[in-house]
Amino acid sequence: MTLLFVSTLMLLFPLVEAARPVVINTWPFKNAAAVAWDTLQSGGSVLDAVEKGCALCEVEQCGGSVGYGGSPDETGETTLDAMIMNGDTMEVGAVANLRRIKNAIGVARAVMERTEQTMLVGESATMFAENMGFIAEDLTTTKSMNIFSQWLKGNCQPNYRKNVVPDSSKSCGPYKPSATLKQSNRTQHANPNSHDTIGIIALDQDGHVAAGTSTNGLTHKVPGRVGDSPIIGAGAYADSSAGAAAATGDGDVMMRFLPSYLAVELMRAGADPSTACETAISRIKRHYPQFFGAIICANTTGHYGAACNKVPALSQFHYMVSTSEMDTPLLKSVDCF
Ligand code: SD4
Repeated sequence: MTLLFVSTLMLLFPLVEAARPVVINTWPFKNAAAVAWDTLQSGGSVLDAVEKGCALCEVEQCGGSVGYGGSPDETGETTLDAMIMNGDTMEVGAVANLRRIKNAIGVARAVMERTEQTMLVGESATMFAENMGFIAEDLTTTKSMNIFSQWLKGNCQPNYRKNVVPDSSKSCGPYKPSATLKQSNRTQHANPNSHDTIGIIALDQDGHVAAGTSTNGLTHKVPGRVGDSPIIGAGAYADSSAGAAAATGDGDVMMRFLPSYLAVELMRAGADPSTACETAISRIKRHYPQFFGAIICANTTGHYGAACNKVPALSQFHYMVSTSEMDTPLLKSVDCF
């Protein structure tokens, strides 16, 4: 009789683990983690938490790889990529190759909330941002100018071109196609310090999930280059019925595998977050064993994990976690494999 009663109750009220709020972000960006968590704790939404965390990094120029004054392209200009995704509605706002606007994640959110579109790029994204009240200003700093002039002095090496020859006797561009196409292994341009995109995942107690990213990309990138960070499913993905993930690293390679989407789908199918993260990394590794990259994952109950590809520049990946059990965001690390 009791057994029948208990089974009936379980049928009526299945044991669903309640969501435990959590905020996770890539790399040891502690202040961003604290702002994102505080935002959630003080009644902000998961989108607010993601936006505020990324925005702080844009101001602090986290790692030199987020915000203004970092990763000058081949012309010396800093351009920004960012995205934000609402895991309840599957709405996304993204900007890519954004010029002269510091608050890329803010513009991404405006794309989501003030247009029916998903991604705006380049000069048109800047125009949209200005119309929305964002201030256009030069993103160049003394530091980015120095990086650029050192590179010019070094004959524009290394760079991301292949199968081209310089148009003139100088080894800098403009370039023209070379007579033959050679298969090249993607060179490791990794200056580990130049790979520090912030990616944030936020989950609240009601099970709302959001994710977002912000970055200035890769140093000496080809003008117009867009990385993985603003690409939905690559840089980040969120679905409140499955979980969220955010990636960091060599975006040109990583975006070919949609690692964030893959990780979320694996969690939907029941994988725990660490395994989902590892599988997403393995998928890339199979084709690019030397790629530089990492991913963070969280499921709808607030369990989380991370994984990274082991290369000389990355043997351990550090990320931040904030939960109700902690006084301050905790620095976590995972051994790369
Ligand atoms: C990109 N994924 O633009 C970014 C760069 C980065 O940590 O730093 N990731 O490819």
